[in-house]
Amino acid sequence: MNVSWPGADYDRQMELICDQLMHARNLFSIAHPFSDGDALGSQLALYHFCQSTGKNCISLNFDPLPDQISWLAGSAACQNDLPADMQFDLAFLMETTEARRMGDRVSFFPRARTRVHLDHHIGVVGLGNINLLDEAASSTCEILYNILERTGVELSRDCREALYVGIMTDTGNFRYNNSTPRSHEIVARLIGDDLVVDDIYKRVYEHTNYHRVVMHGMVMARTRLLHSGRIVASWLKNEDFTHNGAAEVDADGAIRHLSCINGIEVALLFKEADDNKVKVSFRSTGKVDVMEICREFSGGGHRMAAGAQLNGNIEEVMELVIARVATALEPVLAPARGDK
Ligand SMILES: [Mn+2]
Repeated sequence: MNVSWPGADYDRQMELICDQLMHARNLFSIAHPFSDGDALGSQLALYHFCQSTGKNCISLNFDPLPDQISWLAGSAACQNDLPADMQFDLAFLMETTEARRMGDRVSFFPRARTRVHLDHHIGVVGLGNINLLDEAASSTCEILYNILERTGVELSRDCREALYVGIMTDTGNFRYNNSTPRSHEIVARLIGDDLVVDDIYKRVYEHTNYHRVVMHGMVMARTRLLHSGRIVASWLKNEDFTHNGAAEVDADGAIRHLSCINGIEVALLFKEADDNKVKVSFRSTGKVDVMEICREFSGGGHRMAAGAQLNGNIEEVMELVIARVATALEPVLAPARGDK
């Protein structure tokens, strides 16, 4: 069930979650693969909350953390397994958009007596015993803040910093339309008198390395405008990564260089992956619902930002996906032609 803050339904869910949280002794959290600021931020905020309330909380994380967020306090305490003999009262599934996209992480779910699923994505099915799914929230960190605020516990600086980074990154540093009065209100409280926001900004957005610059440069150099400039596409092959000694994370965010080109409707970035697979990132400027297209390829995301993984070589996949996006553009472009 999707609920929106504020409201009676939201209150009821929060009350159930707060009750579980305050009574739990041993907890763990899981989020989607390849953490972004919101996924890791929500895991670490819960971790710090538990630290300050005398609870044991394990942040399960299985992937290398991007440099932009790995400096957050508590990152080093992430683990890739749970002690076999420990009983867990409660697990938080953060941004667990679909069970099958969670891979082996799913096997940890039953280790907790109660599972709480928090998410702000559209069309997500609750995977918890208690679900708080709020599409109007900017981020999972915003939903988690609502819960933690309700406990009445004073949030530590580390906890507030993790939540801040989650909201900041999911709102594109407060530029996207999910930057609501509520998210700003929350952020004002998180900053308090001790978060140094310009320092956080620099660490997240002005933190780069040689490999990242090279990979982003390759994406930009290969930019192709298609369909009268309505579609923009670029690609990265496995050999680009190996040749430059770069990791997948170094290409993160590269699609932003494409999606801000004037006049485009859809930006596509194709990345070769192992086992004859290709990862495709989609961005829309608003008229095309890229989540709907990604769903056809067993992917998901938001209306304006989504992704999917397809089988095949990169040339085949590019041809297939570009043709599908072109079809989606037809109704969008039709009225424009009529205007002439
Ligand atoms: Mn998020």
